[in-house]
Amino acid sequence: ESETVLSALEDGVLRLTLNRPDKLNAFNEAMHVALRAGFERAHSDDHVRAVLLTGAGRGFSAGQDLGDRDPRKGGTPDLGQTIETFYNPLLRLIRNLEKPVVCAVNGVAAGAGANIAFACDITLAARSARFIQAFAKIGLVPDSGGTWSLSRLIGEARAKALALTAEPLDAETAASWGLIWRAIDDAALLDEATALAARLAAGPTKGIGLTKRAIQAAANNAFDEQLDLERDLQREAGRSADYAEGVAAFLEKRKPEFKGR
Ligand code: T3D
Repeated sequence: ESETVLSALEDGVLRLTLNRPDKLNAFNEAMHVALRAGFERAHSDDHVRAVLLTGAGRGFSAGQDLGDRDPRKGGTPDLGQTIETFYNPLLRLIRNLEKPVVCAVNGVAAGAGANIAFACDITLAARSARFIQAFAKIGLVPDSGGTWSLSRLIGEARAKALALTAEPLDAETAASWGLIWRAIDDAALLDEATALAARLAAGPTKGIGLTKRAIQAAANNAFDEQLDLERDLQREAGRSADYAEGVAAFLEKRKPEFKGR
């Protein structure tokens, strides 16, 4: 099989393209390993200042490759083990990466494919894309953080209806509900997502990373704890070279040149 994830670094943006188009980019082990390697690179490589995640072909991702779960081949797989080994580490990498992750949902996103898109920081979707909590159709529970992100992003009523019925949700509705950032005309999606990721990559990476951390932490913090966290993170951001550059550029009435430090 050819490369399951295509990886390219340009203008500080690491573009990761899920690449099993014949299977609507369903996840097999090779694709998991490759995608994880991409996000690990994003963590460790200073040249990477934003990630853009998308899919090749007409789908974004159809979730787990069910061909690898054929019960007729015998045995009962331990899905707790596959979640622990493959999906959960990926979701933690995306959330813990202190750099922005833009997701361009180019087509159908089902099962884990949908929930991975919802875990990214800014998710755009082609107008023709649909999101499906496909788990209910095969007797599973939403994973990849879906029960967490759906409840938080759109509330329990909508989360339950989507998860229990597996009804497809179109991109426009997903955007109007606040599940994603924007629905974009199909032909413009990749250009818009690339421009957004490049803009973020040219930004003050340290401050952006700390902002991501603060907003995510708010889910678990009381107001007073969050104020303390903002104080601590602002102290850290205030020591960055990009902050000094941002203020200097403002005072000199010029465009800032952020270095990501
Ligand atoms: O197992 C664990 O480790 C636990 C973790 C679970 C995480 C999960 O994601 S569970 C949920 C798994 N995903 C699904 O149940 C979705 C299955 N797919 C679909 O329901 C439909 O394919 C879609 C609604 C996504 C798209 O429908 P449509 O009509 O646009 O396309 P299609 O014709 O169904 O699919 C095109 C091809 O992709 C087709 O192959 P073929 O017939 O051309 O050779 C189809 O079999 C293949 N494909 C689509 N999804 C999967 C898949 N092959 C394997 N696994 C898939 N998930």
